[in-house]
Amino acid sequence: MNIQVNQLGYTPAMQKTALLRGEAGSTLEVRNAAGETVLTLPVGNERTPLWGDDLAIIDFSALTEPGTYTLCSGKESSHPFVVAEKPYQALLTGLVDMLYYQRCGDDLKPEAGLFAHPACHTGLARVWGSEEQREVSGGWHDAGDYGRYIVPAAKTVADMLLAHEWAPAAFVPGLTELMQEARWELEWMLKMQREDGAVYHKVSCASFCGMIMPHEEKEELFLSPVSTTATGDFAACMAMASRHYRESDPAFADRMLEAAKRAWAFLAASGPMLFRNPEGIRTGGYGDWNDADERLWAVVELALACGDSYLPQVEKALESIKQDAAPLGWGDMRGYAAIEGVQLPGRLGESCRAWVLRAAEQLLGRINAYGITMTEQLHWGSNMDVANQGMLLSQAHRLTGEERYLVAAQKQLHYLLGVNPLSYCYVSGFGAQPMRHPHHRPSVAQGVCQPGMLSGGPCSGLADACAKEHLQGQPAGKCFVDDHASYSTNEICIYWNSPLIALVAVLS
Ligand code: 9MR
Ligand code: 9MR
Ligand code: ZN
Repeated sequence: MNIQVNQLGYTPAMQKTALLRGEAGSTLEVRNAAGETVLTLPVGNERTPLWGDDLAIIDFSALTEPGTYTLCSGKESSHPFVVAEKPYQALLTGLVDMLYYQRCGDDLKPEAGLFAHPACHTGLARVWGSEEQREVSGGWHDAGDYGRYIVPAAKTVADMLLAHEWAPAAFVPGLTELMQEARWELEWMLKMQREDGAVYHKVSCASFCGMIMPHEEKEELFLSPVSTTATGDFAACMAMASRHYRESDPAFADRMLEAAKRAWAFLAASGPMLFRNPEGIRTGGYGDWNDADERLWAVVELALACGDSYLPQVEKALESIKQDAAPLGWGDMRGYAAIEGVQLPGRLGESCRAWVLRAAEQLLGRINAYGITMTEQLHWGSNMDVANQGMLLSQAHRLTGEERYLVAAQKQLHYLLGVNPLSYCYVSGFGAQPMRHPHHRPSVAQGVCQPGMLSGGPCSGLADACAKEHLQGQPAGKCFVDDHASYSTNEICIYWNSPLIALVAVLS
């Protein structure tokens, strides 16, 4: 395709831009479902070079009438798309259902179809380096693998809670309901805390298994050592969740807040314990070089959940952290501290607000022709970065009401759903050209692609053999291959879906 559009469509009010390349003509025609031209726009001579293409950027926001359309110019055309009041409802349900499919230790409902399976990973887990065993069943499988890791879990749940806070009306239940699904993860996280408040970094088998269904992985489970990044993220997420569940279930909220305080007490008494895989464990590391951001986020959430006694510590932590960006994890959690910190009283709240807006402003200044802010390099899971930035921009819009932030947030969504150099809708099962072959064990095992999963997307580092074979010399935006062997470009993850859930919800 040489005319890129959001394949899931647009609301009537949205700004709409199409990107043209190839043998495009001097006009762009908008055709309706009957093939009639309903709008003709000049293309002009201006071209923007990006990622090996010369792009013409055409604004077709004049199209506001609900319907199904295709864009045509010269020899080129777009995938069909709709203009509708609620174009993303099924997508949002699908993205939340994905988390239900990731459930571990649960018998999945028959409605999960080919992806239903009996409860998996139910055996006790051995604490690495000891004979102690613990019951830590539950939670979600992280990604295309079956590990369960605290750091990415905290990010996922935080995004869901923000989505619920920002746009509660956007959610209609599918296989599951948003807050019930988040609770599934929270209950597991509580089991991962040690009596002294510290939190085990992860539970997994020693190595990644083959391309089998979850209940077929029967090797021994290990709890990897505790870390201060996991403990900080845990404290933050639990304190945050305690506020969100306070009204519906005060006892659950109390249990989470008590766990958060215990985690904080451990952190306050310990220096950094940064995670590296211990000997013999080869699953995902989620290692980090710094736990200051996790500690800051934790103390911000504790202050919001239990008040003023934490404010001096917030002040101290805010003073010593760099506020030159507001990333939303999984490694750097400063953005959650900033976004949540706007609710703090007085000066502290104001400084967090200024931080969010500064970070959003910087993003605006870097937006390229495809609407995203990264041009030279795209990292593993770049689609998460895009969705994260969409979240931050939409928060800036919520804080100020300024349209330019909203338009930029929408661009992040359009990119993920089709306005990108390879014309993919990066969510499986949605759009005219979805990603179809993810690095996702159940999909490979069943020979069918599970729907509702956001692909990691282009990774310019070519970090697996399949990417190295197919993508040599490609520009960053094209370093993606829809092949299940390419885990560095086409895996799926709970914490890649979650910022997209938040973004779609606020833009719905
Ligand atoms: O399947 C694994 C995936 O979930 C991880 O993200 C990825 C990177 O850690 O590793 C995948 O496992 C691969 C392993 O690292 C190397 N041998 C091939 C495995 C995939 O088939
Ligand atoms: O998302 C992680 C990415 O930022 C890292 O570069 C990559 C390699 O360490 O690991 C990614 O996380 C994987 C995790 O280690 C195991 N489960 C699948 C995750 C996504 O590929
Ligand atoms: Zn499992």
